[in-house]
Amino acid sequence: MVASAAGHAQTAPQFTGNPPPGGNFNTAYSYTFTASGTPAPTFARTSGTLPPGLSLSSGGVLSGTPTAVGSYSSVITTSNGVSPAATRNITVSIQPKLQPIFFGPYPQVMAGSSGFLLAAGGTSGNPVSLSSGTQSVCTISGSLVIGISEGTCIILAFQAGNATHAAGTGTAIFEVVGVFALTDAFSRLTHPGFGDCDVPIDLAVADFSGAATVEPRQATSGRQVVLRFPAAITGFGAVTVTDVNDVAVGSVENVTGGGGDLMISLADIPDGKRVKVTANNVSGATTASVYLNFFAGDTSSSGLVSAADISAQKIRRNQPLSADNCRFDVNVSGAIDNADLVQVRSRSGQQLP
Ligand SMILES: [Ca+2]
Repeated sequence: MVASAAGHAQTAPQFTGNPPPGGNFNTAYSYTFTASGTPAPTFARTSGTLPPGLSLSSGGVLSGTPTAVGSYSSVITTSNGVSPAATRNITVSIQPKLQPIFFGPYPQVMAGSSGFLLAAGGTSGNPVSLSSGTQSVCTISGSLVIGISEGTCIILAFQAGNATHAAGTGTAIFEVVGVFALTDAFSRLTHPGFGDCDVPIDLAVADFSGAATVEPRQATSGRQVVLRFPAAITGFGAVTVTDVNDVAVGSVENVTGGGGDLMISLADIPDGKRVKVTANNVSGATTASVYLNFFAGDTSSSGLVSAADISAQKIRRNQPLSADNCRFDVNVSGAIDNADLVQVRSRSGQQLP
């Protein structure tokens, strides 16, 4: 201790605190040297090499972004004009940059369906590859997870490293749930000025009984049957429309999958026909069938065009089309009007064959 002219006690510097930690390539680094002593000491590198990209301030802050991987040794001296100055030998090791892998939202995947799992890795530019750790539950093709069976799906992510980047890994764990079964079905026609009008098909009817849903609208074209599944459809096989004798009815013009909906366009379905619509091999796992009766004017779905149908038609005459009443536009003109009533009346007493 030395007494200054001003009378303040002066002490030589001494390092305090732990030595600096290691860092990572291209990753911000900051460490502050501390030392005791009066007056406040300053810091300098007096020999050796600091990691490229890092610099030391006189206040003791070693900071920057390392631009090279390696181990760098140097001598740091702290001084405040009071002898002796203190030195510390340091070695700062710069490791490759870490490449954590982040996943997007986990997909809702059911057995027989699929969904995308997005994964973003580090800055090496190397691709992130995904693989399944549970092949019996899920497989993966690129970023598309394919549900195989109900259970816990484990997806492993890997990104290779290089001279400046460490290899990255990640794990996504989620459930593949349920079975790929029909959740809804509709008989759909598009009405002018209104749009799609869907008559829900009763899925509980699994035979050609009269209890099946009746499609009461007359149409020579534009008929669709929509089969709805709980997750995106990955593919489908043949679609058939058959009668009670297993004979094909009309023709299947077109089948498209959009999300969970399989949209089946039908042509030349005769009136007064009970049919079974079957979609085979949906998403490689499911065959789904619905039963539907085409019988114009039978808006009550009773199998008979009765006085009740006529009065129900009268009540709705001139109502604007809505989801609730659009099936009463039996001639698909875009309006529920006298023409529809005339049509229903003309069929009074007819029974579904
Ligand atoms: Ca009409």
